[in-house]
Amino acid sequence: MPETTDRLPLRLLVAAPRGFCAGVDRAITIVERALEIYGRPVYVRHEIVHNKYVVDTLKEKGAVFVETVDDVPDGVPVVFSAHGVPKAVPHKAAERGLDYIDATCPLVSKVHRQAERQVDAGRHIIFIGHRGHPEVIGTFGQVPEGCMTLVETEADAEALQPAEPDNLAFLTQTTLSVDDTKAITDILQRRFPSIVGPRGEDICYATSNRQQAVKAIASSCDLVLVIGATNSSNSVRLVEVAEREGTPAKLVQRADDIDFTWLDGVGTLGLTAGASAPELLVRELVDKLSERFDVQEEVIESAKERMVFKLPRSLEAA
Ligand code: 0CN
Ligand code: SF4
Repeated sequence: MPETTDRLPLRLLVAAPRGFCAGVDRAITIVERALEIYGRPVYVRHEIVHNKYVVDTLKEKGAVFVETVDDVPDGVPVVFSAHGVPKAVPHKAAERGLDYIDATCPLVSKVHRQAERQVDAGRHIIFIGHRGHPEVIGTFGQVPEGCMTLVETEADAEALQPAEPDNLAFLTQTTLSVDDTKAITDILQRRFPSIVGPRGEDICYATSNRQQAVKAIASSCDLVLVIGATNSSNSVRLVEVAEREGTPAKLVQRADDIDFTWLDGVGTLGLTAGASAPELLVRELVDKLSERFDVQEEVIESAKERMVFKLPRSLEAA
């Protein structure tokens, strides 16, 4: 006899890749290793990655989160978050004699080095990113003031009036929308044909793969749920990508955020997670859905990821 159920069927398309990227994995491991080596407390400047569950779990293990190095007591080690910091931050930590460990994602550090290189070559940098995001603040802080101009939108790119239009470079934040960024770089290249830039842009592999993966499921879904935080740039972009495919999408931090009225009339639900959201929260959400629905889960994989980043040498040796 087939098993009977009074729960409504729900087809669940789970995007892959989703969730943790190599930079997030490395940043969290750095805090854990620092706690093992130094003992508690280890201070962390800014949320190590933009996820409350990750931050709360590390707090339980002895991490203390602050927004500036000024809030780190003397003699205590401090970790800088995955998003990167302005140069002034390690300088200040060194001045105070603090042990610091930099958990900046290597792909963000790569943009930092490019920024320095372009300024050394005498070019003015047009930086595509979101004002106020810690990665943008960190990248601006790699070069002297006035060497970089922020562009957030196509309209900004059209309105730019640089002093030396033939002496420009562009760089981007790593977690932007691939499509929006292409539209902006197209404008820059049309208006300033000699502008120097990375091949494509600096959007990281994880950001573009997750956008591609949600695109692959969105048009088959009645609703897409994205697990991620409201301050997580890459997660918010996933909601936008689904919406642009014409499918409503919601950002949720955890299973408890779900309002089941959202699922009225939904036959196929899409699910993905931003680069800072642990897989455990995906499983928690599927379990919650299974309380109400007869969930038929399918994973739709649009790329394979094998990226792993080395830990800083100081931690690897320890
Ligand atoms: O959510 P995150 O902590 O950061 P953003 O997407 O807001 O940049 O994910 C890790 C990404 C990095 C750096
Ligand atoms: Fe690095 Fe990209 Fe992950 Fe950010 S989202 S930590 S840039 S791999």
